[in-house]
Amino acid sequence: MTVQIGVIGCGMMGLDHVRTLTAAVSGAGVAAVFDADEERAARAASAAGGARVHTDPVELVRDAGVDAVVVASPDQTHEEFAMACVEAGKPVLCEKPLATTSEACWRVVEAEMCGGRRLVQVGYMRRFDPAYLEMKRVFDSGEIGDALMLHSVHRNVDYPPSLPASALVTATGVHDIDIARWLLREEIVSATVHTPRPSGRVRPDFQDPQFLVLQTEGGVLIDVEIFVNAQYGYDVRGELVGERGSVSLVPPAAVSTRRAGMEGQAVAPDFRPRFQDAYRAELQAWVDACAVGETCGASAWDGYTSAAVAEACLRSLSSGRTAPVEVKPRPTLYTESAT
Ligand code: ISE
Repeated sequence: MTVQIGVIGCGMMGLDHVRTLTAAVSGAGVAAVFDADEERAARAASAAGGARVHTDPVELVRDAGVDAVVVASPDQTHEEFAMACVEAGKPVLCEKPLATTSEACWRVVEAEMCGGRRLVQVGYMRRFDPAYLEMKRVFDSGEIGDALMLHSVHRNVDYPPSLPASALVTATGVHDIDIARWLLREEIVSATVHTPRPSGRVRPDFQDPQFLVLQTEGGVLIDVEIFVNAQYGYDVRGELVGERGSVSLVPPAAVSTRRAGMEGQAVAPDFRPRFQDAYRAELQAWVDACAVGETCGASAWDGYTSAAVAEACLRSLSSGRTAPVEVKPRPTLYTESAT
């Protein structure tokens, strides 16, 4: 069976998903696309080898020839389109964040509960990255003992000036929040945000870098450096420290070059090449799950919880104090978080 997919939002990430679905995912076809910018929609339709172009995103969701939907439109539209998919009973892979506030994420959770089944997967692609999967395998095997600390570094070359200052946490740091919950299988209960001297490249209201210290229910400390104007490359690092050892991500590189008295590996320019394998695996797993009526990856509950932790970070950033994470009890629909 070929799962016919509709893609809403054909900017950088949406177009990348169209290309990956078309060229590197089996059992999938891109049947329809939508973008507010018609030229971008036309480019994506041709990258898919000739998909239908919709001028209304909700029509795309209702299109009888669309089995499942990828939402890669701007963050503030995610809730509306994820809800439209849930209401239409169609599986949706929604880019992170699921919505811009935890309250809005909760509305998606409620819509799913109302329908009695899970249809939403949130695009936390790190869960499919071979290096993070290996880190989880080592930790789960017990080799390094119980977790004590998790160190995370998340650097971007630069940041779209259109994004609000809060996006540092709500759109970027949420990856580190989600991967910490997934790796440790523990909920985060509090957040403290420290603010180093800001980079001279950013506007005055924009605190970059930020240093988050998160604590889990079991007492594990997680530190996350977010620095989105690091200039030199896209750099994600992680080390999980256990009682008997530690496991670290090794920066992916095919070769190391020596010249002019130096040795080095290239650093990816952005998240697409760095997480290329993860995006492909995420899409393949989602398509495979859609084909048999199942879900995998991060759920709407995970989307809600990471948004709630991000909000605690924002409260700490403005108060200068530790902020508790406020979450509702986990509904039974989500007692088993997939993948
Ligand atoms: C960006 O907002 C993303 O969406 C990417 O997934 C992430 O890897 C990147 O660091 C973020 O800034």
